[in-house]
Amino acid sequence: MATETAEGTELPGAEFVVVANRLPVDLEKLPDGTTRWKRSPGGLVTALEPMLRSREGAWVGWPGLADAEVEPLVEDGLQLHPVMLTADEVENYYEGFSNGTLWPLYHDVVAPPAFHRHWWRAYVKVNQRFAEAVAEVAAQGATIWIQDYQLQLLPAALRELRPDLRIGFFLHIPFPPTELFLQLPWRREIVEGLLGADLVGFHTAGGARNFRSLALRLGDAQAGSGRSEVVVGDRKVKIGAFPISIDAAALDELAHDEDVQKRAAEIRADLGEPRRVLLGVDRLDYTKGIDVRLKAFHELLAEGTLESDDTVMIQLATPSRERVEHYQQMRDDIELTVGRINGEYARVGHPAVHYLHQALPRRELAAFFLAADVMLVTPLRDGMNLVAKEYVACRYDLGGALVLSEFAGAAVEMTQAYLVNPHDTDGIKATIAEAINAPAEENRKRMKALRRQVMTHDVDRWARSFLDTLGLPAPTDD
Ligand code: GDG
Repeated sequence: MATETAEGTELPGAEFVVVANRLPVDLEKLPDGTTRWKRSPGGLVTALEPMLRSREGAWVGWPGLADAEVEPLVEDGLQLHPVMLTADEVENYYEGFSNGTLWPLYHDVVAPPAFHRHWWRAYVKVNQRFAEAVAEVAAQGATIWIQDYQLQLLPAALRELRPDLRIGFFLHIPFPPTELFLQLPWRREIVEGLLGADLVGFHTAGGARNFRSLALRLGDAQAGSGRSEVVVGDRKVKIGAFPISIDAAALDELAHDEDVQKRAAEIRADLGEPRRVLLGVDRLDYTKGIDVRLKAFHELLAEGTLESDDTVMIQLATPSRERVEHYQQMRDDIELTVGRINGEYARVGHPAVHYLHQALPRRELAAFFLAADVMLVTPLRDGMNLVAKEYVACRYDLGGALVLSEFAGAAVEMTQAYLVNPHDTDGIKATIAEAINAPAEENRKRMKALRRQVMTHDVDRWARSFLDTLGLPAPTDD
């Protein structure tokens, strides 16, 4: 239960270990063949860093580069333990089973999931490797928090190796209804994998309910004393909803920054000072309903409800999973639609849709949020959707309006948004028009209510609530 760094320092067993497919740092290959570490700050790291540091914590994950065997390292007091994946494993475990099978299956099969036995075998093997890595790193009786769909076999595999550990699992994507989950040839193994945890957490009560009924049907679980637990042998497994959130105060502060505000004004000026700016911000993913909002915008222009002279749409689409087949097809479809809309409604120097397939710096994103009158978040299915919360956190001016899909986990909390059914094109069109034309006072009232929710339910509160339920003792002050 102790490991060594490249410098030969022996690391103590960690009392609190976060396990995720990726480490919070990326290993990059330089043109001369050497490698270097690059920080990749995400919401999860920000939320968990204080807890990890105050407890001599460790993070176990893949460093993002295939075939790289690297030693553990300590960064600002946080132990980072890389798990090696071969190029074949990246293809079969990550791109294949995780993103070609589980991702579409768990998102209501909005794209057909592929079931391949060699993908499954790689998933089993990699989960086992993660279990061995965590078993090495964790101190006696440590608390382990496993993240997301790539590691659903890990709770049981780890319990097998280390029954002394307290194990929590959180799923960041939806947990599907029974009828869909039952398509999976390895459905029993996945349920039993998850039941190895002491606490299994989801974004919504619906996800928790779906899992509980499957656990009772497929796993060795019996009903417990309430709806938020099941019993497996002599163990209780708690099941609960823990809606994730963002570092709301940090975004609110960023939006107050004068340079960010100047940049927002500059964006509107660059667009030609249109009366209305509509905005979408997503990873380029077929679950996000980018096509849905483009279609609605196209029809609104065609009918003359909106005029491209005074209304523009911006779609920021971050490159994502570019080697997975569904993603290549979807990118082509979206880019074709953008081209069509602009072909019909743009003027020279004035596109109707501004489309950027790029990752932007966080500050730039905040400026776009401030510049947008209507934010379009229209996923066909989404575990939570942090973009909706980020938009609201930036709008301290109570400006702007949020159009939000009922099928995003965020809709459960953000009831004052303009809620839409992403399958109902006429409904979306009517709601976009309503949001655009609503009296400013109506939109301010909605935004105020949304901010009351988002600013008080931040990511820190999410992590605390999960770890309290798991029973992680509070850190000592010394
Ligand atoms: C999964 C679940 C769940 C996007 N473009 C840029 C950029 N982003 C940031 C956003 C936001 C994050 O990426 C995306 O988070 P989402 O929640 O919207 O979606 P997923 O990536 O699908 O996340 C989701 C989440 O896990 C957490 O549990 O909410 O349902 O699918 O933070 O701002 N950030 C920067 N440049 C970009 O161009 N800097």
